[in-house]
Amino acid sequence: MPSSKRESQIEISHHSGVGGPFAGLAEDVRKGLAKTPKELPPKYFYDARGAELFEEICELPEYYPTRTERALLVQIADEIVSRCQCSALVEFGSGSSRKTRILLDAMARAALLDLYVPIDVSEDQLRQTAYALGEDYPGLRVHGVVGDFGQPVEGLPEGGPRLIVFLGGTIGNLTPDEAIGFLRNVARMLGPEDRFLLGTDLVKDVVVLEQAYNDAAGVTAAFNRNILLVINRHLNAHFDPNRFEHLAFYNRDESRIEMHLVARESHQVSIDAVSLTVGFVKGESIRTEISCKYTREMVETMLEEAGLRLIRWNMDENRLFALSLSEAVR
Ligand code: AVJ
Repeated sequence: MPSSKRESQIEISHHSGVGGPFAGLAEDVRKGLAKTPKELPPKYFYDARGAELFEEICELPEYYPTRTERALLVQIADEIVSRCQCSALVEFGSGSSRKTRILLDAMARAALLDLYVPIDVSEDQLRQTAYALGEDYPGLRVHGVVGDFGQPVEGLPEGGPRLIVFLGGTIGNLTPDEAIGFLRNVARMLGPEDRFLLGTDLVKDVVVLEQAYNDAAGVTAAFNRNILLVINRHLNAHFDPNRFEHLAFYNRDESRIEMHLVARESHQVSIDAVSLTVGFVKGESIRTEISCKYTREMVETMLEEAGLRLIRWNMDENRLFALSLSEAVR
């Protein structure tokens, strides 16, 4: 079947090896549930349903990061683009790419837009988004990569000065050591003309933070429990999500929100694909996510340790969220 010119502009590849983003699930579940306290990596939230629930979270009145970052992007996009003269945009954790459109629009206005490289674990969402963008930005080359940002990214398409972005505060899912490891990889990727734009959620009033992860409509709770459904489906497990309570709180010492699933009663769960039975005592929890919150100083230090230099710091007027632009130190 002959493919039109437009179709040939869209390409999807896998960089997390054979099997896709859920390939490591068995190993991660086995390891994570053997730990005390038990934990699971947050990247497994994002099957098709999880990605959908996260989109709903972004619209919640309590969840300020998305709309705050979007407003910041609207403010600074043109200036960043004219400063970098970037024709390629590479995005880690691209999700729905909704906020990304602000940057793509700015690049198009500057007549620079050529290539977009979204990288995400959610393959369905990545495909949908790639094709939708192909429609909306005629001539744009989209090279989607299915994978997680934990690994070094190699073989990315080359192309003009590049803007690499990691938005949403998703870096907060990483421990400080992991975050520096990730940023070192970014620093290594950056050519002299490339720039890196990082979104970070900021330290603030505990009530505001905790409400953002304990919404009244219960969407975050459903998102949290969805990880158990992912494990049930992929590993033939028998978790009953109703036997776990959603818990999210701010851990001041670690400067992070923690999400947990707490067993409502003592019980056992078998996970057939890994021949494992996991026991829970009443009140025992699985930590499913950390979401680190930063000060400007913390961001700057982290960037510096990774070989990056902050060249522009942007906050909203309520100091809820920040976007920082940096370059590689050489
Ligand atoms: C996608 C990691 C930025 O930590 O705020 C939202 C995920 N978890 N509500 C965040 C999330 C619960 C989100 N990130």
